[in-house]
Amino acid sequence: MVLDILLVLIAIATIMLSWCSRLEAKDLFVKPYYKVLQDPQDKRIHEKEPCNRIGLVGVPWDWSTGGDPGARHAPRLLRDNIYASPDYSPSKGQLPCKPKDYGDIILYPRNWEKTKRIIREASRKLFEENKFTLFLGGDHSITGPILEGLLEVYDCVGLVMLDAHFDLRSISGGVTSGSWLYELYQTHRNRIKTVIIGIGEYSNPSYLANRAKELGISFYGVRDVWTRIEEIYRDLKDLKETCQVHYITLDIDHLDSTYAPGVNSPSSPGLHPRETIQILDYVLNNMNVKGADIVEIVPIKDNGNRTIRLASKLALYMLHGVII
Ligand SMILES: [Mn+2]
Repeated sequence: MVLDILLVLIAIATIMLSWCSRLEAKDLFVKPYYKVLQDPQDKRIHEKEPCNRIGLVGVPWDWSTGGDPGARHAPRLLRDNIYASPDYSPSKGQLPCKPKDYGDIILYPRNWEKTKRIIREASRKLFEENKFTLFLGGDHSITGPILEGLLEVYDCVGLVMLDAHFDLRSISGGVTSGSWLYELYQTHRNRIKTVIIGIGEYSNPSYLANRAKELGISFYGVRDVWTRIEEIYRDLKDLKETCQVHYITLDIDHLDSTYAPGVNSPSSPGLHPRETIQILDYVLNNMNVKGADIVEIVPIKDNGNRTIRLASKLALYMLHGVII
């Protein structure tokens, strides 16, 4: 009898002890943006407070891509990399906050007319609410309706475009993300001024260069970045004086395919990331940048996430540039 009671007491004590030493959920689970390293002082971007009037939105559209589609998957991967990054830059210091994430714009696959309208209206709302919005594409066709939304809020936009291509094509059929700028100039020619930097060697038909000249678009090839950078800065200064508001479109194919293999249309020789950052420094320090996009990344072609990693750092760099 005494032994029975003792056994019951031991059992109860064992249960209570195991109850007291059980692990709480916080000891068992970590939210996504996986942090393997258990360093409580290592705050990642997703753990920071949202910034005031700095927005971020995904535009997972790639149905305009004639070559290699897949850019619809880039916003998710860019977010993963942006949010999992630590917050310190040796040149800019600590990133004080994270952008307000609006999620993705609701798109209508294969229905470009409806999608274009939604992107334009979402863009207008974002530019009304924020002093800067970052758009994660998607193929390059999304920049057309984004700029139309921006032009509903501001009278004139100075466009800084880093791209290996002119995106001024006229096509007789099929789909392309290489005609949006020409379409935009059909309706808004007097309210937009553009400088294109990074045009590739033997990457475009010559009629597009003539068309750019006719439209008053300045453009610079990869070699021009090496040899005529002062002229590029002079042109950007003109752009600054012509329009009060500026926008950066980063077609990741302007980077050399060594650094950015995961794009619809890889380019080599292209710019070195150092050159891109130098140009971004000038634009972010001297111009009134209201928005930017990162487009044309195709994750399935991205060997070892190189392109996504580089592009997410460029995204953070631009965000940091407009927050300070
Ligand atoms: Mn492009």
